[in-house]
Amino acid sequence: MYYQKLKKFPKNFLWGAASAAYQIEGAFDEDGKGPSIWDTFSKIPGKTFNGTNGDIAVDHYHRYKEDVRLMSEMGLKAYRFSIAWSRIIPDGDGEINSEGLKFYDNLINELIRYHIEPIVTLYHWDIPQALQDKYNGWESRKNIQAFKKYCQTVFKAFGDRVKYWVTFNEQNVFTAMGYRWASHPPNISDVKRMYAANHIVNLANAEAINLFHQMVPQGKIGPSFGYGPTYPITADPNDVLAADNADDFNNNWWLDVYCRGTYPALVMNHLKDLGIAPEVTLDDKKLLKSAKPDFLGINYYHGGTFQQNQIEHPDKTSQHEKDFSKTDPYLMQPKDTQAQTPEMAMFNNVENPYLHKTQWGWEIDSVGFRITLRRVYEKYQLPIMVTENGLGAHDKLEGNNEVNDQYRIDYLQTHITEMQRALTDGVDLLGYCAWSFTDLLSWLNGYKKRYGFVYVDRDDNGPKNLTRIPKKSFYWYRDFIQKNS
Ligand code: BGP
Repeated sequence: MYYQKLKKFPKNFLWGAASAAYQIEGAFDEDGKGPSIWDTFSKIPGKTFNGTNGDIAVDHYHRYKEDVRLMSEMGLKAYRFSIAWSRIIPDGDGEINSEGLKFYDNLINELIRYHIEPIVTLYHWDIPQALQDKYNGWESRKNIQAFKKYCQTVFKAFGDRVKYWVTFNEQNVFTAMGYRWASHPPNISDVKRMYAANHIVNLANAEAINLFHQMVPQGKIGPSFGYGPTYPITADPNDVLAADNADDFNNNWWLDVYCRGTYPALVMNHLKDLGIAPEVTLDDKKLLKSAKPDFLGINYYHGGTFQQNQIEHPDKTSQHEKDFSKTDPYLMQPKDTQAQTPEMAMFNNVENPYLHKTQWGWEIDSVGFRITLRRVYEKYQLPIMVTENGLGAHDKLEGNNEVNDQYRIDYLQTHITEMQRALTDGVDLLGYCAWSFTDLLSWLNGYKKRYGFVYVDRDDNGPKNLTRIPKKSFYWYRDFIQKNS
């Protein structure tokens, strides 16, 4: 290891934490809120861990004041949260629900009162169920108009106080889980439809960015992408090529569109050959080119390691079917992986022998975080906001009401150090939002996979008393923010 004098984090660096509406709010049918696709999906037997759902979640809707007070005690400079579209416009594109607006208005004011910068995500996976029913959700261009109406409503309501906005959270994850693996709503398993829906989301993203720039010229907006750096398993050029292919399919397919307004040729040509490419009109191309994000949100958990695929025709052997199943970093046990990944024969996802894993089998790779930030910044030259990074673990509440999550501190510490190295390397960084502030619902893993700085006394069987208990990591992050190092 060479010695490197680390650059200090800027004074105005946004040290934050993050959440998403469905995972924390609860109050799923209160004050005029309409159902979202997650309200519906989580009730389908067998879809989530032990049938856990966000009906009550951690009851942030009723306890937001207590939560913001805790944020202030921790010294948070920023808090990233998402707005539930179905609170604002319960049926997606009809009447506006003033009570829904009021909740976020209060939350934003409370944050500002404590000098915490709100970072608002427009879409963290919870489209109103009515739009899914009426238009087939993201498979229809009509949905873009509905999204624009929702965006216009919240930009108008909060654009005077909220400077940082995230358009879509992890488009790569929600399209794959929702349309390839049927493990998220809308519970579909059809790659052609997945690519079509993904294109519509790209158009909605571009429309939202352009609208924002008209309505809130002093603000900043960008998507949050779930990025995983790709590594070749060996120096064999064929493995290097496989890792490059994976990079194109898993990262550039989205990032090139966001930042350059074009799809990478390799992936597009391959999809066309297979007859599963999205339909892209001339007007679409113009729209995608016209929208420029002000920053890129990066969610970082882990990357992937790749080797050349040994088989010419992916439909020949079953041995590799297992390997294909690993091409999606957030995958849950797909059944027929072959049919679901026809386009992914150009790389084979394998285990990285150098990395340890979390209790849920996610690779822990802090150096990959530095690699991520450098690769993304060098390629796209946009400021980066880290919008998620954190460790899911089984935390234990001790008898004395303490949670000794030293492993989380170690995880965050090593990742933040690598981020500081990336800063020293020259990456333009706006902030870092750890996932998550309080414990919350893990989409498919219930309440026992905990990420928070604040323990919430509830489990998979019920809400218990929902008491908030700061963990050891809470005090560690507080001291860290105070010293800014
Ligand atoms: C990201 C999502 C978050 C969060 C996190 C942890 O993909 O944006 O909403 O859930 O992953 O994931 P999990 O809860 O599956 O461990």
